[in-house]
Amino acid sequence: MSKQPKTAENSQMAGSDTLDRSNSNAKLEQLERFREDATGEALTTNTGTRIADNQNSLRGGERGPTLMEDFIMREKITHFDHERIPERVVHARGAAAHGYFEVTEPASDLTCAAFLGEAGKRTPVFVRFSTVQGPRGSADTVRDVRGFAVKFYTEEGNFDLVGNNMPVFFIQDAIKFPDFVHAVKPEPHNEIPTGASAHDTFWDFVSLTPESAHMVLWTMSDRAIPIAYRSMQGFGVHSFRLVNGEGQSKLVKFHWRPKAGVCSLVWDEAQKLAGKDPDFHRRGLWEDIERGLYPEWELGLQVMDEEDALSFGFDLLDPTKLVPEELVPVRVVGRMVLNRNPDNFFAETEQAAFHVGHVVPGIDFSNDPLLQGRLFSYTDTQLLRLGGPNFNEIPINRPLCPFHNNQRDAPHRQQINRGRASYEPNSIDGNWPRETPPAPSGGGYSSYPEPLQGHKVRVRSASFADHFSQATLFWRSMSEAEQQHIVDAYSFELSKVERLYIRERQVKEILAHIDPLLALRVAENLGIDLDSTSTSPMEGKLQDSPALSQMNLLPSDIRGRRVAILLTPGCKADEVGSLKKMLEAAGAVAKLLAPSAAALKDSDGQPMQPDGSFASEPSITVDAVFVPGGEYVLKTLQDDGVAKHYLLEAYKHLKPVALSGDAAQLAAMLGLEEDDGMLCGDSFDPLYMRFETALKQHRIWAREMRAKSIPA
Ligand code: HDE
Repeated sequence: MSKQPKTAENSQMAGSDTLDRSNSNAKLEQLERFREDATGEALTTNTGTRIADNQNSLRGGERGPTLMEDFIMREKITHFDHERIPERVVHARGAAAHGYFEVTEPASDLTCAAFLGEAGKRTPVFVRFSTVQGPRGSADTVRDVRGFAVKFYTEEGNFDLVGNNMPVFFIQDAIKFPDFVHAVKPEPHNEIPTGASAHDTFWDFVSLTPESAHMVLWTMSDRAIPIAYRSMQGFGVHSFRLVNGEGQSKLVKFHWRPKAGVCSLVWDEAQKLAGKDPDFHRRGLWEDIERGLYPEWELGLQVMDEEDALSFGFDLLDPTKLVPEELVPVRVVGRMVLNRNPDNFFAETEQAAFHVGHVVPGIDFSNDPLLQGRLFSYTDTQLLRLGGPNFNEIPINRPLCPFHNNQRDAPHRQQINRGRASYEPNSIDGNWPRETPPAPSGGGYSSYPEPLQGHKVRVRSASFADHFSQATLFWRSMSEAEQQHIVDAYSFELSKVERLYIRERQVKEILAHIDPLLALRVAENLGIDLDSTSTSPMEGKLQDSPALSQMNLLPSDIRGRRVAILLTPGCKADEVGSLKKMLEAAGAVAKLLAPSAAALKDSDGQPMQPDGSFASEPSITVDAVFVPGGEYVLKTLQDDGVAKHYLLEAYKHLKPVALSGDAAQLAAMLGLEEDDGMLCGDSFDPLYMRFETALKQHRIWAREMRAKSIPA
């Protein structure tokens, strides 16, 4: 009987090394062999010669010149000189983690992709989050879109879902991407600003490009300043295609829904964090995983018939449009948990090469012209960044399933191919490796036989022409507080634009078509006279999509929330103890902070060691503040400017603040009016209950107007 290539099915039966739940550990171990552990090992050169002296170079005489002969020093410095690779042209700043994806509701009716086919099936993933504009060393908390790229190491090959934390994009056609990126990047003459879109070239481009109106509105919303990666939604953006075992196809949009809810920073906080803790998001992801507070998302699908591509009032191929969840609900198919930090940033996070074209049988593309262009770009960019076409052999990029073909050589080849014939057909090596018949019977990839016809033309489809009605929908779906933040963001950004005609164009040609009130409010802040507005026609269209407002996406618990507990000498030991215990039991993080990093004595006269000081862990790094009662609490804090600023700033940023016992007097002293989150009380238990309720709401929006007068 002639041999057949292994398929997922027959190789599992044969007990081969195809990845499934029972043998995924073995495959992971295979990947692990690339991980080095030098504990107990000798220091050597790259060729294995043990080194006796790593402190001094080889010299001609004690005070003489260094000798060329010093192969140890030369190798070390040469390697060092070549340590850098080009950073990503966009999405350069990022952080990543390992985890797994688990099917909760099989999607085998929609796709023959094996990793979505069986309840409980787990697939290893590597996920990288990023900002878009800034370089590798830029701050995490800038106003920007966030990348959300997931590599699934499936048994049928790698599938990369390379998405963002917003469901739409700035442009409709890939040919505009270099223009858009050149406009948003720092300006060419002085390379300013880093990590920000608040400058002339960005607003020049977008004010001349109405198709960007919807996405720019998203980037002016709170979505562009997420509080943590774990609190971001993720979107595949484009319509993709799923194909099932019968060859039937549907269009889908991919959604990641965070278990931690969707929460954001406030703008003042985001700006301050960029200076005080530029690694805020990276640190948060790392620390949560180290603490066992694993970030988690649900994977959902919006499924549409191809015949309906134009029936929603927009084109499903247009990446500047989302499909409102009120029209097509999201069907949840699985969950993703991130539970392991990388061992080495460069080897894993920096060398990870994502590509929208990394697909597996059962997943296919739509004709979205932005997606089509991306299919070219991602391999192309890795050729430069990772130095040649063997980048998929780098450990973080290698599939966990076997891979064989006749591609050979090129820089940094890892594989030692044994065969004598690197072509096909061949009779010398039995014609291996061989093609596999298409899925589902064989598992070979075959593209969906979509019928195509038409003339070769450079045109924008007329079905892509409406640039404003979904922007209007987004604006109308925002709460009052969210609308105010959008007005503030446009006003802030445009006030940084030096050329007044660009400001004016954005307000008159773009905002005025989204919503008259939005345009008027921004115009007023910029001193622009606005005589006419013409909102996009919304008759017959969805007027409001509650699923778009973050206010409707809050978590139901306080898992992962960070609470500062301000300690003072003589603070009530039992109160601090109960508070810490209760917060930690609910999955929150309790940070004990004191006027300095030194231990202080509590009410029992015992030393209490803080985790940090008020200055080293400022209020912008936590979600809420609790001041326990104590003999000297008032005296200590009222004389401590840093502590007073701590409370004022937390209050200004609309955070829950609880003042227990004597500490309550600070409220009146600092002008902090009691509300749903500004809490004072003598009795710990009820105070804690109110505090936890406020923490679930995350911010006290009703305080926003009042907080404007606080000078922090
Ligand atoms: Fe990307 N994009 N992109 N992009 N993109 C890159 O690939 C590109 C687009 C996204 O964590 C680059 O390896 C083009 C949309 C993420 O490593 C590059 C177009 C969406 C990441 C590239 C787009 C994305 C990238 C730069 C328009 C959301 C980071 C380095 C046609 C759906 C992945 C790299 C990571 C990275 C090209 C538009 C998401 C140059 C040409 C739309 C999350 O290949």
